[in-house]
Amino acid sequence: PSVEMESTFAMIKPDGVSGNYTRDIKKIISDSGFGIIEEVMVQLDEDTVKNFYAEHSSRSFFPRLVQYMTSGPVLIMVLDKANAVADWRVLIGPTDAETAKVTHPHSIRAMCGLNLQRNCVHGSDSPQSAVREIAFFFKKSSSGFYSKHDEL
Ligand code: DGI
Repeated sequence: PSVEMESTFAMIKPDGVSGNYTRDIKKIISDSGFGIIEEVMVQLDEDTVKNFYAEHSSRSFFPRLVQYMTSGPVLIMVLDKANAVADWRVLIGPTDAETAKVTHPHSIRAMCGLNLQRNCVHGSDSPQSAVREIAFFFKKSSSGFYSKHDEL
């Protein structure tokens, strides 16, 4: 094939799952040409969130972020497509869902997010982040299948 497949890490955050947006989001994912390679519903604990968002650990909002991300189950996914990382970031829209509603009204965060913190979905921000984040949540078998780490 002339186009190279890329994988990105995506997550439907607690208010996306509890607000029943999972179906709509997965339809957007499929309609946009992504393959959902693996998906698992998990309840994240504090340590997992703190490790995942370690780069933000010194920020004042960190405790609130951890509280929010552990407030209910999330759906973690590996998405495949050519240019998956950048294209998924475009689909989800800006970090602040309030901004997204104004500047990117058709984005996923505009559809189901509430504000800067409760923004409904996650997407890796670079190919390097995608590699780290996929490996953070999933192990890959020799046959190429992903499964979540046992401790999750
Ligand atoms: O990659 P993004 O999720 O778009 O954004 P990010 O990596 O800068 O931040 C990670 C998450 O941390 C983001 O989805 C929501 C939360 N966050 C970022 N900045 C703030 C924030 N939460 C609060 N409450 N306040 C912030 O300033």
